[in-house]
Amino acid sequence: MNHKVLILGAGGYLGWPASLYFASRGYEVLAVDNDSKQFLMQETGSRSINEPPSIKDREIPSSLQSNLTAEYLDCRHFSQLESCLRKFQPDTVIHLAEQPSAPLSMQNFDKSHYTLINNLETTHNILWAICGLKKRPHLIKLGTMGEYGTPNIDIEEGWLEIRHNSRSDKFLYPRQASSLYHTTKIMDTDLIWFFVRTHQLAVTDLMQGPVFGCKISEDSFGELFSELCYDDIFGTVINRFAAQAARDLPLTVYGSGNQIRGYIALQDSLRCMELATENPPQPGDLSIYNQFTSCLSINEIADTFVQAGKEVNKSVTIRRVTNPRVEKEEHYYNPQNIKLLNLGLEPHPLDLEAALELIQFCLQHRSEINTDKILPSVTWKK
Ligand code: USQ
Repeated sequence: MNHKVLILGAGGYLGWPASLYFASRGYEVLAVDNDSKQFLMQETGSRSINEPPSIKDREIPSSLQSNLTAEYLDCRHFSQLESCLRKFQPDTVIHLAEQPSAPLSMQNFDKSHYTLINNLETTHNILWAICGLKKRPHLIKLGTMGEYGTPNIDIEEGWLEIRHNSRSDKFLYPRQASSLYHTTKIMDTDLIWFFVRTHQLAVTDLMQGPVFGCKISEDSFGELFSELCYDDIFGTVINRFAAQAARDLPLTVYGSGNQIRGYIALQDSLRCMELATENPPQPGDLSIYNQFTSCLSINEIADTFVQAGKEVNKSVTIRRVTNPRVEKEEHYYNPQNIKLLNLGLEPHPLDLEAALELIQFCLQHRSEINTDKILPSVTWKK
């Protein structure tokens, strides 16, 4: 295969596993990052298991060294990004180079400003850099299910047909996020849709739900475990519950626990990126996929961990924490997710076995889990 994939934001929770995954499947991968997650984690005192080093010091399995290169690059420096694209000439660009934490974006003015400027400037630079190329690559952008919010109607995959005064048209599905971070993703979508319409770019937007897990397993390198954040700023809820169970802490269910989201395992997220790579849209088209495999309430997730705990003789308990976020705690939720299944995604939803595997991983790293980093430190209301 001679397919070149440029991964922007390759140092993060999704980016590094994606770099290894694509390289192991024969793609020629250039993985770049500006180490901003490590910098932000230091600033906020956030913690993870398997904390990775700078992008340029990453260990690459010997079987992948011929087709994976990792380099420092800050996408906010337009000229550097432009010359990287000109030199590498990718067929696909995967854009993960954003500040991904909702709590961080709500912490204070500086973090909100940073998230807004960083995420929009990066996306803007990528779009301009692609426009300047003779052979324009397919852009895959990691969006989020949180862009849709929790509307009282079914959530379609990206688009909604609207009939008004006996005429009809197709529009981007209405979006109403519940954090500043999620709002930057909506703004990204607007920017991207403008460039698709105006400059005929080919773009796929993956509307992803919260991801869980950290195991990647490929024939070429066996099993690898990537970074797993468990703190209140960068940890996603399922990973946090696994760490809490391993440290005998009660599970931090925010509010009523009836908030429902669509979740996806890390291995499925990587497969979705591959399916998107294999199925590019035509120039001038924006493909949108809802990327999750099962909808669960926080209470259902907590119950799964209580059950999984029993398998390792742990009596996992639940602690109802006053919700630090402004979000609906009772709501309708019915998002569609048929398109990736139709392309061949075989889901690995959260079940007892997956929860148990995660607890066992956290148990192996029990001493690395800092129990001071569990309770929420950021509230939405100012
Ligand atoms: N929650 C708890 N207890 C916790 C942590 C979270 O009950 O200890 C609840 C939250 O209130 C929320 C739900 O769990 O209702 C999901 O929260 P999360 O922290 O797992 O995920 P979120 O902040 O929404 O963001 C994460 C990623 C983000 C991605 C998003 C997908 O950090 O980058 O875009 O998942 S989605 O939420 O579908 O937009």
